[in-house]
Amino acid sequence: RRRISALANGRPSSLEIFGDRYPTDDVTNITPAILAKLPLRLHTRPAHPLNTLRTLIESHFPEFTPLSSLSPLVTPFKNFDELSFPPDHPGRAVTDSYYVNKNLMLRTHTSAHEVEVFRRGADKWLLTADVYRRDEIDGSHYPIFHQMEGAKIFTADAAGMRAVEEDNARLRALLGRANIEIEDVPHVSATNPAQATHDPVYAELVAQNLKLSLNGLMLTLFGGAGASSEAPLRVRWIEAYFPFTTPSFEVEVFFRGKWLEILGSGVVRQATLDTANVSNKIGWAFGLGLERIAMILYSIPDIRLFWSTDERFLSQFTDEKITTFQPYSKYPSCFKDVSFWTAQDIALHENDFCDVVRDVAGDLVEDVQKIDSFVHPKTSRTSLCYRINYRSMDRSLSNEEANEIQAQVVDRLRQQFGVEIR
Ligand code: FA5
Ligand code: MG
Repeated sequence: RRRISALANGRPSSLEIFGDRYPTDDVTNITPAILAKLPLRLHTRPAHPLNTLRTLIESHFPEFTPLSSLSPLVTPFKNFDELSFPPDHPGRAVTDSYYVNKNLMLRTHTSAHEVEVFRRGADKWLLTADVYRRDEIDGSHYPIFHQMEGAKIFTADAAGMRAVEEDNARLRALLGRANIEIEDVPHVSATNPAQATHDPVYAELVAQNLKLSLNGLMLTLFGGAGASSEAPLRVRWIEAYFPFTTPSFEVEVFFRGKWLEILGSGVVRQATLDTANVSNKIGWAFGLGLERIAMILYSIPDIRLFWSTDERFLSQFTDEKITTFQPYSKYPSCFKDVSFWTAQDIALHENDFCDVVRDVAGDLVEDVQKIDSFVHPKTSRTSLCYRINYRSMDRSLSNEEANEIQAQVVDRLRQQFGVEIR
């Protein structure tokens, strides 16, 4: 099946990004809606919740070098290959990631900068940035979100490991007095192994340092707001898999009755450190989602709100303080369905559909759901029906306006993907 990208029809021959022009090709799929948001950098806006959260985490790790101004444009080599992603990893697909062209993409995670930051010689650092992923549309998914990467590396010798042990003792003493309950997993196990090139004792100590460091951070972030005086903060460690770390872990926090995934982490693969010319080091890294944490701590109900320019949103926040968001009135929803036959020769991924809707409707789209899908038994054509929920966060949207947007969505689906409306 031939696959055309979201911009294939009427795609410009080049894209201008941060004042430079880049040629497009048949994998180009960055939409104007995404391009418009590249310069916004919410994590550096005064009083914005994402900025406050960034500075709060930076103050928790005062000895770490903070970085927050790296360009989102990276090569696929840097985003994937340098981090040991296999050639067939699904994250590379044009349906999942945004490409300027074959050789340039928008970073999908802050880990994309690990090699360059380690290469600069930083051994304790925090890097905050906007990251980009093609995804579904609902209250907790947005094609741009913000991650913070943290890392700490030590000299891989006896002296370095004494430094780790001292640091572990210091961190353990801090946690010893805290009201926190930790569900742990082994630092290293058969299913979550240490690296062949690592002394297993070193790997254990480093993994322990990672866990102690992040348990302390969870306490700073959630210890006050979530846990009552008797109930301890509950943190749970889970075995995970990332191509660029082993052993690897995810951290979940029990908050208002639910377990929430906060971050991914692990012992950095030696290949990453070798590429960065710091082969004599061993260490850990983590990557956390700022929106996830901010939505919990500020009680922000919809991820689109972070992008709001409405004073009723922005005026509620001040620097250095986490406060509870007071929702202003919720305006009515406007549901519109679209049913169509897909073209025989043009694949239409759900993420393509969502990008068309986002591009036309901007933040007026709240939710998209596939409500029907079937293959005609005789013609083998596929029929799809999507229900789009249009709702403004700032004002009442008229039915005429929603119809107008819906008509544009339908037009774009016809033109770009050759669908036949039913
Ligand atoms: C990563 O992105 C890894 N780079 C994390 C990492 C770094 C692992 C260093 C090991 C060492 P993941 O895709 O799970 O992993 O995302 C990490 C965090 O980002 C998640 O735990 C979550 O908090 C946040 N996140 C992921 N996807 C979304 C999304 N669509 N919307 C909002 N937040 C998200
Ligand atoms: Mg994950």
